[in-house]
Amino acid sequence: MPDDYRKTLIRQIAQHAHSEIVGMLPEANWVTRAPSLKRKAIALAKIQDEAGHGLYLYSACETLGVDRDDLLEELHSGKAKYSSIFNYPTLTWADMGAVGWLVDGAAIMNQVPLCRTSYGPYGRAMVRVCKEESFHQRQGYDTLLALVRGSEEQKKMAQDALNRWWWPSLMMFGPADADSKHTAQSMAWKIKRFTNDELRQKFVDATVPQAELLGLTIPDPDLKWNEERGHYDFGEINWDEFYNVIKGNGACNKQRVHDRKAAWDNGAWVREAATAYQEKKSKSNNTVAA
Ligand code: FAQ
Repeated sequence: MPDDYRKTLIRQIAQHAHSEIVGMLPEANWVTRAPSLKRKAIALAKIQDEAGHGLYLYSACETLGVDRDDLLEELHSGKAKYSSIFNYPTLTWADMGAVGWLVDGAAIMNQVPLCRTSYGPYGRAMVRVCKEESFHQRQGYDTLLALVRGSEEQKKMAQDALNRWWWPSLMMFGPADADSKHTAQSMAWKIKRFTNDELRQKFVDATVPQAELLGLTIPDPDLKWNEERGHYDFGEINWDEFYNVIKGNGACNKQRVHDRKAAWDNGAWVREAATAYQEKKSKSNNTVAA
């Protein structure tokens, strides 16, 4: 395997794994405040799924010869990136709907093609991840559907969530192709199957009719159907905001890294106990074999 191919995969898969487990944090904020037992059970199931996605991805990454502890150390030290989207706060219950609908929706758009990525362990992890993300996207849409069918105040809450999450969701696909330093090589290696801009366009085209069905307005005055292109045209993304967030200066970057690090430190005893148990088990197996 060419060394640069391996390094690119490690970078992308590790960033993806970190995104999954950091992505649990904005939603965890709402577990104790979900409006019903059913919504709480759904939120818990979704958040646990994200932990599972992190595990598949760290495992896939380890097949490339890296150690999971080292990858996590890079997350905790701020060296490794994770998706920009998780540095925005979830201020209201409608944000849980918007995260499911838009953030999982964008994740699926990016990840379905990754089921055919050139590195088997990554592609196979994606197959299951995509099935689960599809349930997540629908539960987000369902949450917003309930709000837009509710009181005027609930409808306003749904619109406000869309206003705040729309542009950051478009940023999830990464810089414009002209500014994306890795796309050309990753496409040639078939790690990426579509470019950042191609996936962003597919997402906009799929999501506009969904917003119409909800009776919500996408916060972009330049959004309009282009008959000639057969796609929606949309406004300019605020790239200064994007680069500022990925440099660590978003609203929640410091809190997210702090919370992940605290979870790692607080879980030390579990790792120690599991290792001690494994050692004890292999010793007794060796004794039986002897
Ligand atoms: N945020 O040259 P490119 C989810 C970085 S999972 C932060 O275009 P590439 C599930 C990029 O790393 C969401 N950094 O890079 C969920 C590079 O920096 P570097 C995560 C970003 O790799 C839902 C630099 O900018 N999904 O949401 C971002 O070819 C709900 C130049 O960029 C994946 O990771 C960004 N948005 O394309 C969980 C999917 N975009 O490393 C909980 C797999 C770019 O040189 C709740 N990843 N950067 O220092 C990919 O498809 C690609 O890695 C891209 C970026 C498309 C993200």
